[in-house]
Amino acid sequence: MPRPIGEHTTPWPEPDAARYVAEGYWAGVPLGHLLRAASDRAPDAPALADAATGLALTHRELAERVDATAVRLLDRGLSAGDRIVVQLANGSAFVILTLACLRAGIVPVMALPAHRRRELTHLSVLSEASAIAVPDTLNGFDHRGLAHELTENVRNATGERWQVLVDGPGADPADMDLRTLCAPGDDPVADRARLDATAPGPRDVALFLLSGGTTGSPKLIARTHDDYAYNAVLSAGAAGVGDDAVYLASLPLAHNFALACPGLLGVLLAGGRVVTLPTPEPRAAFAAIAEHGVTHAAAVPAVAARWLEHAVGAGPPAPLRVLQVGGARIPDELARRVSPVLGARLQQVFGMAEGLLCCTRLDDPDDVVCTTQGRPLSPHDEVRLVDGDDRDVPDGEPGSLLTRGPYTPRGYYRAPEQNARAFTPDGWYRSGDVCRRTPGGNLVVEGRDKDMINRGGEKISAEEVENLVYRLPAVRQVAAVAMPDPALGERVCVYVVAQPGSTVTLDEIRAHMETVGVARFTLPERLELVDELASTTVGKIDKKALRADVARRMEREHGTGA
Ligand code: OOB
Repeated sequence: MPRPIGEHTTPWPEPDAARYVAEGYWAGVPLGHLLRAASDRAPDAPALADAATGLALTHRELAERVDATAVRLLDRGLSAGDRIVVQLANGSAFVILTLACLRAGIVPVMALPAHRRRELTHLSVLSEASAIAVPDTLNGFDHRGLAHELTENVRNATGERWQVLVDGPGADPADMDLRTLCAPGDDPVADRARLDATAPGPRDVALFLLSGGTTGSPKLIARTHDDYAYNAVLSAGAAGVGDDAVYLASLPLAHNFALACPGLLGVLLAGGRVVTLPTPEPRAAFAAIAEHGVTHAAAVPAVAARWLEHAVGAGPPAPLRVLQVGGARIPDELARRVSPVLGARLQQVFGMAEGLLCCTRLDDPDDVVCTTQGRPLSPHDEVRLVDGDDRDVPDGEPGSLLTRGPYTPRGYYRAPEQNARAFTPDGWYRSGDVCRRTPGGNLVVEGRDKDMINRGGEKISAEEVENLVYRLPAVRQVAAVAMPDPALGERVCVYVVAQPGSTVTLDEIRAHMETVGVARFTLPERLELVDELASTTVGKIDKKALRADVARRMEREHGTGA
């Protein structure tokens, strides 16, 4: 039985949906069709270059491979509405498989290459996935082995069949080999006709993005074809992406930023070309920019800082016209160096997988570009900045950002309790970001009131870290907080009160978390053993005081605390 695609999601209320259609925000066409139409407009133009393997495809070749892959997935027993956890490095297999899913109505769940047993089990079980796509090995880690280890847990939890799709030479006969799956087909005309006839509906779920970590485990964000296409097309317009754009995808493609802001989808929809690279490491990135004539790239501030450093010796990456920076607040001083040192226009992007995208515009004055995170993309985005009682704060005052709009879904997937906290009854998403609005209408992100640590753009849930540390018998109380870091912005520090007569070390905590199997970026990098944790007047742990405390301690140690 095909699974109802919109089950456990919160649709936009019909009057809003009708307005989004009437005003042309929602095209009413599934992403797979839009991508095929874009490729028909310039079939012989280059569409994809995989910098790691050298594979290069035109728009027609890419579209035909995507169709062939979609047909093979259907022929091997997957159906529209089924989910595939996609955990692949940036490269052609990621691109072809993800687009094939969109074309066939199969829903990719965008896992990160860094995820390990705990996250992957959670995502697979929550999404009731039928399959997982993994590299054979990546950076020395045996992803294929882990995918097989998951099999029993996932089958027990969901009763689903479970297939492992492997990119690389290690696929055993029971696995699907992604290289075969993504190879050219024999009959592109027949493939196309079949897929055109069975396309998903525009309001169906297109894909699941992962939430940026405020609750214990990541939540799934169901993005529809209509809303995500709008997200991508609008971002392409604001970034000046047209059919002459060459976009470097070197941040993980599973992130909303690199996938659709404008990222892979926005660039292909505009008829441009995407160059994939598995790492944003400056030497490799600069080489790819020069070789492929890259005009647009996206970076988190930590990556932008390394590119700036590299350019001082290596010179600017000449073809680059626009560098988007987002995922975390870029310090104003760093922002001011982007244009003179890299020779590219800076675009600040303040976005979230939950929807709302704010950005500076390419023709904004330098001061706006370098000191603000921009303004909403859509005329229909609604933004409120509120105080602790949800009352609007006056312009210029910091307030907690609430938002609604045509590409901001109204709830997480299958998460009624979290939805009650993260969304107001009338559908506003509580982003947890504390912002101020400038007189020109731009937003400045001043901080946050959510319990998350932003490590160079990777979001870590403090609650998840604490849950894992609490499993150690020697730990009586723990609080995970952000500590300042000059390279990454923030890293994880844990404050621990040990049981009487016991003690615990950072190594033990990290080893324990690695045994459980979590992404390495979530491991704490500093431990403060204390006798008690500061608490607020209502008896909650005072994380603000702890953040200030660790910053002070670091300043004393290295003079680098701020
Ligand atoms: C992007 O998406 P997520 O879902 O990984 O994280 C969203 C959160 C925001 O709520 C905010 O706390 C933070 O990341 N953030 C920024 C920021 N961009 C994101 N904080 C300050 N300044 C910025 N420029 O991170 C994301 C999604 C789409 C495009 C760009 C980033």
